[in-house]
Amino acid sequence: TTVVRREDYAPPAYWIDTVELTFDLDPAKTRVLNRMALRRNPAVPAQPLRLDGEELNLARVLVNGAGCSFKMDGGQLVLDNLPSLEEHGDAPFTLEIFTTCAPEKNSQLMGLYVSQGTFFTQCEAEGFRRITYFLDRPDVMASYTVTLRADKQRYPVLLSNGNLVESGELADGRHFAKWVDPHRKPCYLFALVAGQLVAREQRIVSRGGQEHLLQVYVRPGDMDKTEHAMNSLMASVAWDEARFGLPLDLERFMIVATSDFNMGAMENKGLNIFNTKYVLANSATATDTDFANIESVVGHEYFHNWTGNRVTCRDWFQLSLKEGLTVFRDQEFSMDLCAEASARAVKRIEDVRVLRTAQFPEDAGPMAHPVRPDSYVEINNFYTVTVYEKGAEVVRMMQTLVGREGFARGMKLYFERHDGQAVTCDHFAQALADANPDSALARLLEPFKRWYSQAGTPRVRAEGHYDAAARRYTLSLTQRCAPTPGQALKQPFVIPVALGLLDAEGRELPLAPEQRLFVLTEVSQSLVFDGVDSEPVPSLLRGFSAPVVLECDYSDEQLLILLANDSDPFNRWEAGQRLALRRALAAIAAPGAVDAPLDAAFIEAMRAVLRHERLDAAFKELALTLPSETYIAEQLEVVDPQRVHAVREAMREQLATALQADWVWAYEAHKDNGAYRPDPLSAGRRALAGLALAMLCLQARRSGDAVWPGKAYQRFKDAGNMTDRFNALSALVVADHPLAREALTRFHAMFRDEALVLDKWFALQAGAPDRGGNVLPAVKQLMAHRDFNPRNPNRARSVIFSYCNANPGAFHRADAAGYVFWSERVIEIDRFNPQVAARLARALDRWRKLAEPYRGAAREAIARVAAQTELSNDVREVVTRALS
Ligand code: HT7
Ligand code: ZN
Repeated sequence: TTVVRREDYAPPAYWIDTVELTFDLDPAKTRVLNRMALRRNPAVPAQPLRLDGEELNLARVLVNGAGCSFKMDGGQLVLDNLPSLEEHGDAPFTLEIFTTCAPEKNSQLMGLYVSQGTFFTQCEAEGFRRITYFLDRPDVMASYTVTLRADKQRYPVLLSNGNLVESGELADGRHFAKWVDPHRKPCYLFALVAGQLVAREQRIVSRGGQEHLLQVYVRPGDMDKTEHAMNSLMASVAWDEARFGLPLDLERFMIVATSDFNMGAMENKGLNIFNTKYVLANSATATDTDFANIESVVGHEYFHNWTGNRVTCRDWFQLSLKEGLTVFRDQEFSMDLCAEASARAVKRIEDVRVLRTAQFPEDAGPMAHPVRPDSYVEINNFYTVTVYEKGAEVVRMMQTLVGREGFARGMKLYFERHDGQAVTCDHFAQALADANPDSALARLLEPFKRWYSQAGTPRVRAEGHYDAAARRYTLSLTQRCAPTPGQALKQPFVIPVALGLLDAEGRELPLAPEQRLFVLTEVSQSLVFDGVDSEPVPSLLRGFSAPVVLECDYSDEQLLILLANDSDPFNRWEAGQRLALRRALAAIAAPGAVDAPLDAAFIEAMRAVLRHERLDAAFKELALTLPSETYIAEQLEVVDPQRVHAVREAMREQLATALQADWVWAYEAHKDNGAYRPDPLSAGRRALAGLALAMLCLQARRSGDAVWPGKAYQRFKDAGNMTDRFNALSALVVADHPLAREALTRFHAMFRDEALVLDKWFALQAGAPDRGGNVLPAVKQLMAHRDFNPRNPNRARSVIFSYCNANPGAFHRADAAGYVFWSERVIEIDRFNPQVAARLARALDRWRKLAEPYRGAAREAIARVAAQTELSNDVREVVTRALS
């Protein structure tokens, strides 16, 4: 295996100016003619041209129209007697390469592949080399002309990047389409699609008066599920113009949906390709979460058009340059679409929850890496929550340090300087600092950039001291960060701490604007507040102003004050989570069987939140949801997953029982919402009604009462939308009620032809709470179901990932059967789709934290995978790091 290092970056030895690609599309054997105009890069010593290629059959190579000699070296095509290698020979030259490939055999879904009879491509990060020999690196940008030829009946729609300039008939029932992309681009943004598709179309006029055609292409039966994606796309175009002055730079912008896709979506220039999961929705088939995800993924890919495509990455170590920034942009987009401030806060809480349950564990585990990694074996393994979500937090902190207007100024300067270029994270940070010379970011730029270079989650310890005589409150903040693989010592991070102080009645103390944001730059610093009449309660890290763990020895009373009064909704939610976590940790540590972990004070506080007159439903649902098992486990040195599961379940049951009357009220008060609209307010009401119903069914399980399961079943049958229907089904399944079987059978029959709904059906069962070890046998049965297909990533994820990655109580079995199952699946999937297998392989990242017998068994399972001789680089890198 070869390790690629950031410090080894060297500019390319050749530039490719133009590319003319001609495809004769055939599932079994597609012929590709690649005609390029190249020139030597004079800034680099003369050397042979080495082109990347993978799984290609090479037919012919011509230089300036004549045959030439070449060598193959480790998959690369090497040309070492080019005219430009002769003395003074740096004139441009043409290179023509004829290859063939077999799209129908491409099970990795990288390069050119066939999904349900339609051709698709996926080129990021290094898939273009599976289409033709090329300089497959993002800093080589070229102008593309693409001609597609195919059988007209089977492939009536032929799409590629840019503008359609010509189309027509060919002999033998074939036809062609010729596309010219007016923008230079790296090859990872190339795309083609060919098949039987229909499009929802929308013409729009941008602020500058330009006309554009927006299209959402889907299979013919899916047209009735495209309205929301189109609305999201129109909103994205409008938002990027309004907030950042960034217009759509194409006459035509296309989205195409495919049901076989390794990730969520791909931002190919003018031709975004999407997993169907992030396009198709109507009220009968998609939940509120699906609607929200579609909005943010459509936004995300569209925003890449500037942050990623117009300005791209110099090399793949800079991935967060486009991904962190674009996640930040899609988060802001979703927040700006919220009509109410409370809905913005809910979105922020949801985003932080993802960060803390997925990225914090990554940052503490064997795959920990900086936002800008220093090395990789397989770049596909670095499309991570660290690069994406932590990267977005880094951008958010920059916005906090320069202000919202300052950030917009910085973006403007970034595009003025770098439009059309392939650059690094340093260029971005520099533009933001230069546009805001008097800001804290400009003053602290070098230490701030440690967020890019140092892995690990900093811990900030806060200690308050009140001096009544002096009416002075002193807050001392101390930071530390544990070692991560390859980084033993960390230098201090620059940590913006947004804060406020509350008095004992929960009233906000007046603070000057500069007191409301403290920037921690040293290991230890103190803040002093004068004229404070009584000991305040500090509200720290408001809005989660930095991706750190905040340690503060709050008393329960202080947390209850914050939960009841904090003007910062994030910290209000956080106070409730801290109270719950404290109780979970105490019950886990207590000897003996798990017994009623919750006390009256906590239950009353939760009741007060649930019954609150002004808090909105979405916030209540978040506040009444206990920290996840994964999040709880992260707080422990040694994890007994069964104990964590038992404690959390006991807490849930206690909340279900103690608040029974309140849940009844919550359900009745929120269950009717009129005609379905996926707006945050009504989605929040549905979420709270769903939680209430789940709690009522859980309580019924204990009491033997049949009323609520009956009501849930009725609601399941009568529901007017998928959110309510699925919540009712889930309430029955989670409570393991006998009616769940009937409901599942009915649900399958209703949606047998809706692949995305069947994914939910599979996922719900594979993610159900374990009762005496019943989930693993159920998962094995699901894998034998006629609708199961491990080669379809969505389906594999819905069964295997839902069990291994999202159901710790069922997966971590004392008999190790869950781990054996995991190792078998990783090995099996790796044979046809290494990327999906490597993601599954991450399920045991945190094995070292496990108590025995889990730890030893998990290690053995990982070692069993590592012992395979025929493993992909993807999986090999993950298991090697896990064991090191
Ligand atoms: N930029 C896109 C990355 C992506 C991808 C990477 C590896 C393999 C398959 C892939 N599909 C999409 C996704 C995004 O961040 O927008
Ligand atoms: Zn992205």
